[in-house]
Amino acid sequence: NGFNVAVAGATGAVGVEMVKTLEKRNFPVKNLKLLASARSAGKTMKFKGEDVVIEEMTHDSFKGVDIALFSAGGDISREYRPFVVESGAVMIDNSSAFRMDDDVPLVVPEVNAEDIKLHKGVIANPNCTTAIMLVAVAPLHRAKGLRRIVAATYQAASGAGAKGMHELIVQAREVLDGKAVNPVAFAHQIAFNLIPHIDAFKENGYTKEELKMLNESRKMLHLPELLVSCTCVRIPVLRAHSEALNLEFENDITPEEARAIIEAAPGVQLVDDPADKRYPMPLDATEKYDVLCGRIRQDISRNDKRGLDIFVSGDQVLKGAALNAVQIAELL
Ligand code: A2P
Ligand code: 11C
Repeated sequence: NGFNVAVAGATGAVGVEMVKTLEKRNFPVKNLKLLASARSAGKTMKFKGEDVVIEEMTHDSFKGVDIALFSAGGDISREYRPFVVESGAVMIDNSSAFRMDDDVPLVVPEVNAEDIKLHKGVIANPNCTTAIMLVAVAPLHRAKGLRRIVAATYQAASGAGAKGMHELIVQAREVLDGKAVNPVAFAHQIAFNLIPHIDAFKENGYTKEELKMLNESRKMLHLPELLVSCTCVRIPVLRAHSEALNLEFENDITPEEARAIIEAAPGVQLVDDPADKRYPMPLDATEKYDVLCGRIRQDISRNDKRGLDIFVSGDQVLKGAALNAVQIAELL
């Protein structure tokens, strides 16, 4: 009994965690197919103590597959979509290729699980920064009616995949050894620096990453009028994204109310005791399923109680990608 599951991009930063998460959460896997490029074919990865041989992904790889978890980049997702759907498998896609398509639900189970029912063969995972934000913001929205978000993000090297993490480690050593650095995964040196540039710039001066925060949040919260302005920044942290969020609501909300809402919400943990130096940090969020939320305070720039400032950290590879994809598979 169980499902035939394929992981496309199994050797990548997210793919490896998808396989681990399927195992850790005891997903009912009948047969697991690990797919990657020809470079990886023939190598093995462990699943439940067994060696599974990695296969080169081809258009025929999905015959008999029930659920295909994709994290091999948007171009590959676009190329393979028709073959996956034709084979009868449901594609859960981590790329940005189909997120804004009307026939593709964009789902974080804690935010909009019910949207999954509308799928026509493809369900999309949101951008990791959006997913981490909305796990904390959606319960506040349900209670008080969200109107506007102003955000600054602190995004880990893992957002650029295994190569991003590798570049940070190698560069940190090179800088300490006084050697020249050679940025490839990022536009500039990332070690001992930060870069306010994630994904490509658009004509209005925002990056695509920043516009994903706007467009994906509107879609998932079913709030076409939601206002979001955002600056996305890459920082020299290996894993787990953090975000400073200024939130405006329709109704008054006090920090005490917000803390009670966050404490009761699924997928998010309240870490908010500044007197005891407790607040969300990427090292503490790393390898955790839950997003951490703290620094909750009333926005003092306003003369009402409709503004709140909060800080969140979440494991970008887990809640922002692999875990969320497996949770969608569980819902299916
Ligand atoms: P491979 O390791 O064989 O190159 P990351 O996001 O960490 O960079 O990982 C990207 C993932 O996508 C890897 O598993 C990579 O496999 C896979 N991939 C890249 N190109 C292809 C391709 N043409 N066909 C199948 N998988 C691919
Ligand atoms: C980053 N958030 O940190 C990006 C990675 O739309 O899936 C994921 C991009 C996306 O670089």
